[in-house]
Amino acid sequence: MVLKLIKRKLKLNYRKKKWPGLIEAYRKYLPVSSKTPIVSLQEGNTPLILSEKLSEIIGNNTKVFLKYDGLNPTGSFKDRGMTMAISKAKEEGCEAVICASTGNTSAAAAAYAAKGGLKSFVLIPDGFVAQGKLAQALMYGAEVISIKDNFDKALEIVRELSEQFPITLVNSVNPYRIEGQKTAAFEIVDDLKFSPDWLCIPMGNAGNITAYWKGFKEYSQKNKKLILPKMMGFQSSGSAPLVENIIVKNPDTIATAIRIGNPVNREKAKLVKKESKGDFQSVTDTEIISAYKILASEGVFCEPASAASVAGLIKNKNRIKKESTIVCVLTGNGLKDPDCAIKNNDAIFTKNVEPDIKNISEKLGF
Ligand code: AN7
Repeated sequence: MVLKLIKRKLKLNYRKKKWPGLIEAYRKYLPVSSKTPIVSLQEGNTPLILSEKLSEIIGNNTKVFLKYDGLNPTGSFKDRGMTMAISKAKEEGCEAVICASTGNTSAAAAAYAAKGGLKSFVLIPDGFVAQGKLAQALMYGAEVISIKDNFDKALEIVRELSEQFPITLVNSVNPYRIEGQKTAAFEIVDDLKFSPDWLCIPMGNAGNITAYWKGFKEYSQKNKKLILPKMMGFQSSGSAPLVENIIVKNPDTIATAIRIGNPVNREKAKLVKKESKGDFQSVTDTEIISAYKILASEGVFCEPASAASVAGLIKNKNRIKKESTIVCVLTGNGLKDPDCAIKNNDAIFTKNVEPDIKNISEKLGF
């Protein structure tokens, strides 16, 4: 009886603790004041899921966790940066924002601009933005222009436009984006009560790896016992400017989110690698798809770019010390890119079947 009451009370408490969004939750670590109009869709507080399957693949009593940031309001980690960028843009009296995007930034910018009552403009590479992301930008009311070139060119153009006209740039050159995104590192430490030995993360413009590192470092100021993780950044081999230390003129990968040849945060990323004694490596599209399927086989559906973190982890299996704790960041939701999922799965899918019980039960092998 007493136990039942306690259980009921606990349950009620779960519901009572409403997550206020990441700016409210981590206000003291963020450059906001009582004057900042907070534009939030209650982003953040995403699950840290233990992957039994990946822990088993890596072996040696290693625990592999997935930071599933695809469960943010628009389905990617970009919401963390955008709640900050849009709130600050609004505070500064700006009325319109602009970004170049491989898809997720545009979805988040459009959604938060809509929530904050701002206009949004989006430049995307024609034909290389996944359907879900394009659908979002259009539905949230962005004005979308697709250009006959790649992301890098689009970014060059929006940077110039934002200098010439009264529009705020919300790509990750905007420092508020990094501020918002660093909260994912806070959440990981809050959940684990320590920081992981490795953080595996996909890299495009390298804003997110920069943000995570900033987050871990800031938390370590508060908690001196915190040992910082090695930052392991992964790119697709067809689009690996940070691994090869070059500009890739024609980046090419199935992971369109990270189809970026000239990352804007290159120097910051190099510093992260050095300070954290981490590493940057490339993974092939085949390895990305294989990781994508392993994740889905355990009920976690992420987009191909996100699976690069897991592909990278698997590639480094033999370097991992026993009893390590590893976090792989799953940056975006699998539903963002349904075409990729439909083309790359091992499911049995029989089409145009007559609706006949006998026929269907035979097909199912009964
Ligand atoms: C799912 O949306 O650059 O290294 O324009 O969508 O911080 O650039 C997306 C990047 C990883 C890479 N995973 O992050 C854009 C864009 C997903 C992404 C990245 C992106 P950064």
